Amino acid sequence: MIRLFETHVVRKQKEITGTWQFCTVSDGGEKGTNRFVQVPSCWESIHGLEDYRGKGVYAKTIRTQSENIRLIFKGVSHTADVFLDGKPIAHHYNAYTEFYALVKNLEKGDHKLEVYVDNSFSEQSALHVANDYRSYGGITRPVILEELDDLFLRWMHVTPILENGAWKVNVKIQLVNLADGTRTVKLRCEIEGQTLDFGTLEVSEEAEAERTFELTNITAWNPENPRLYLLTATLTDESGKAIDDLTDRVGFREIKVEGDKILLNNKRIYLKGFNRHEDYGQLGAAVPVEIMSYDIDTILYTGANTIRTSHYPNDERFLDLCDERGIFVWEEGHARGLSEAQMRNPHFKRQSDDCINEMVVSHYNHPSILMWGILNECASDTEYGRECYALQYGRLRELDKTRPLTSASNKYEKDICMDLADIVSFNIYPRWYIDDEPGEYLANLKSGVDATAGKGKPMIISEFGAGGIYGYRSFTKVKWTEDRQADITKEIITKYAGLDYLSGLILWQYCDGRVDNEWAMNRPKTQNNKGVVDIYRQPKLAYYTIKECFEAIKTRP
Ligand code: ADA
Repeated sequence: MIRLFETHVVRKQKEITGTWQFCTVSDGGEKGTNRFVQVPSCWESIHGLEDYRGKGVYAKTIRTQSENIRLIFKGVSHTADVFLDGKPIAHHYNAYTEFYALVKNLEKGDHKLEVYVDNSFSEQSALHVANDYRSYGGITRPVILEELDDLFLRWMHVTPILENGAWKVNVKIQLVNLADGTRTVKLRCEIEGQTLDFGTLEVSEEAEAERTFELTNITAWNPENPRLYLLTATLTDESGKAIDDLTDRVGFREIKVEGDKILLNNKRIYLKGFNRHEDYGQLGAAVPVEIMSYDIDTILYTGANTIRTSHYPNDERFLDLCDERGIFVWEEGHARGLSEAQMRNPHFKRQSDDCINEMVVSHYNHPSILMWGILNECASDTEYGRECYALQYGRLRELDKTRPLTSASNKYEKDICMDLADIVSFNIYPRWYIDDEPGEYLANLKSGVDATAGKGKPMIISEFGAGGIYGYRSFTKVKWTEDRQADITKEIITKYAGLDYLSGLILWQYCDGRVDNEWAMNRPKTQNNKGVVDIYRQPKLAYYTIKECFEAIKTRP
C-alpha cells in the first residue's frame, strides 16, 4: 500500500513489492549468501543477521513501458546508493525521509535495480548514531515505480485559510519539465466539485504555480469530526489531453499559539498522549500498516489525542491514519540526545537540513500534524548548539508558516534556545531517574523556565514515564516491575493533569523498542522498556492505568 487513498489516475504508479534478492556486502565489497526477502523489511528479520550492522545490496528486475520513470524510496535505513543497469541514479542519507531517482530516455522493457544500503555508524553519519533506539538496516518503507510524461507535478502544498469564519485555500504546485524547451499547459484543481483554475502555464525546466481560492461548504477537521477532502490537480497539454495528475487528502484546520495556550480552530486544546517509536516485534522499523492502525486504535482507546513521532519523521501511511482518526501529531526532525561534539560533526548541519526539507515537503498537507519539533535533548545549553537550533527553526519557518515549533529539552532553565520556539517542551523523569516528588519537581522547573524566554509560552511535558518489564510483577513493586511503572505513571498524571499552565502531557512511551547494543547495559532485553505495551503490543499494567488517567482528563479541553 502506497497511501491510504488513490493519489493518481492519469499517472501510472505501482509499488515494487514481492521478492527481492539480498546479500550482505563486506567493506571490501565481497558479497555474502544470496537470500530472498520481501520489501519493505529490515535485514535484522533475516536469520543470522538479527544483529548485523554494515552494508547490504538489494536487487530486483523492474519492467517499464515508459522512457521517463521515477523511482521513489519512502525509507532506506540509513544510507542508500541506487543503481539502474549498473549506473548510479541516486544517493540518500537518512532512514526516515523519502527520496527519488528520475531516469529519462530509458529503453522500454526490463531493467536491473540495485540498492546498496549501509546502516553502519561512522563520521559520515551525524544523525544515525548509537542510540536509545535501533538504527535498523534495509529498505524499511515502500519503493514505488512511476511512469511519467515529459511534464509532471512534483509536489502540491495545500494551506487552509480561516477568514471571518469561512475557509479559503492556498494551493502551491511545483511542476517539472523533463524535455528541452518550454511547454504550454493548463493546470486546474478540483475539490468537492469546486474547480480551482490555474489557467495556462509556460513551463521550462521547473515552475511553481500558487493561487488562493475561495471555497464554499467546507467542514473543519478536528478530533471529533476529522473531515478530509481529496484535492486533485490535473495537468493537460496543448490538445487538452491529461498528461499528469496528483491527488492529496487535506483537512481544514487552523493551529496557532495565543499567549500560553495552543488553539485549534480558535478553541484551546490540551495534548495528552504518547511518544511512539517505529518498532514492532521481529519486523523492527518495517511496521506493517495493519500494526500502525492497531497502534492508533490502542492509543485512542486510552482517551489520548496525541502522538509524538519520537525522534524522526514517520511513515506517511501512519500520518494518513492519524489524519483519518483525528489524532494530533507532533512530528519531528531526526535527532536524539546529540552532544555539542556530535552536533559539530561536519555532516550534521547539511544532514539535518536535508531531513527537515524532506520532512516538510512530503508531509506538509497532513492536518494531523499540529507542530514540528527539532533536536530532542540536544545541546541547547551551548552557543554552538543555539546556532544549530536557530538554523533549523529558521528553515522550518521558511518552509511552513502555519505550524508552531518546539523542541523537547532536558537542559531546563539552562536551555538558551527557548526564545526561538513557539512552545516550550521538557522531558522529565521524576520517580525514575531521580526520586524527586513530581509536583515539587515540576514546580521548580516551571519557576526556572519563568525566569527565561520560555515564560508565557505554552508548555508541554513531552516525556515522562518509567520502565516496566512485561510480565515482571512483584509485591515489592521494585523498579522494573509493571506495578512500579503503573504507580509512577498514575502519580505523575494525577499531579500534573489539573495544572492549567500545561498544554500537554506526552508519556514516554507507547511501545517498547529495540535499542542499539551500545545501550544494552542499562536497557534490559536490549530494549527501552518504558512502553505501556511491549514490543509485540501486549499491554502492561501501566496501559490500563494511563487509560484511567487520560479518560479522567476528558473534562479538560
Ligand atoms: C530521553 C529521550 C528518549 C528516551 C528517554 C529514556 O528523554 O528523549 O528518547 O531515551 O530519555 O527512556 O530515558
